[in-house]
Amino acid sequence: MKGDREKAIQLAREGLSRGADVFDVIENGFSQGIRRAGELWESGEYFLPELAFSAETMKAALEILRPALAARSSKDRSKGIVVIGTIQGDIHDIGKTLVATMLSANGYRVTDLGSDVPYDRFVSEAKSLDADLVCMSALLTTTMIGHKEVIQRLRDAGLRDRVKVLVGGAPTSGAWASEIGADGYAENAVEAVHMAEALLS
Ligand code: B1M
Repeated sequence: MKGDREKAIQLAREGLSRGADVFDVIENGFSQGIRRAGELWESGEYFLPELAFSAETMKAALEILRPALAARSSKDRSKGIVVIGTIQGDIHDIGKTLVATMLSANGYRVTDLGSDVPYDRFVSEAKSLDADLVCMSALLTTTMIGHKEVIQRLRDAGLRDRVKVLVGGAPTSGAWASEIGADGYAENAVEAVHMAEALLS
């Protein structure tokens, strides 16, 4: 929360060496801190650079934790082809990267397009990779509308019947997924794996 990178790295290492569940460390440890930093920013106690420090700190901790997250699941890469990214106009990538890591760790072949991904790039990558699942993240109420736009463009490209669409990110919900014609919504990275399994089985 305070952007203390060294301390965060030390805590991440300590969690691993004590044998803690790595997802628990992320969700109930680091994620709580970054969300609290967001609240402090919202209430005017933090300025944007402080929030950015906290985000960089969380990313540094995730670099330590990611190999353990990836190692805890199946090595079979045949469950399906996934294209994932954070929607155009939105640079929040921490949650999306967690979802990508968990899907990859659970046997999906994942292409992570990063953040601020143009609508048409989701479509062109889904097409060229012959994807089974397009995953879109959004953290802003102003960018989540882009999910709907991509679904329309998948339809226009004649791909909608061949590809499932999963959405997620703090402002989204199951109701949002239904409203825009997505196939599913997941609240966190573990649920995203369950949803992918349900949609592609
Ligand atoms: Co931003 N930001 N931010 N921010 N930021 C929020 C989202 C905000 C809620 C903060 C607040 O007001 N309390 C607010 C949005 C308000 C709104 O839209 N209603 C906000 C704002 C306003 C902004 C800016 C506009 C600020 C400004 O410039 N004035 C700006 C926008 C920039 C842009 O994108 N164009 C901005 C910038 C930033 C930073 C760069 C400083 C930094 C991002 C750094 C980065 O990601 N590289 C940042 C951060 C860190 C946050 C908060 C504090 C934390 C986000 C995060 O990483 N959480 C956030 C507050 C919050 O979310 N409470 C906030 C931890 C992460 C593990 O959780 O991302 O929720 P999360 O992901 C979860 C689930 O949501 C889910 O699984 C993940 C793991 O469990 N999930 C999926 C996510 N994607 C999924 C996809 C799926 C399934 C599940 O399937 C496809």
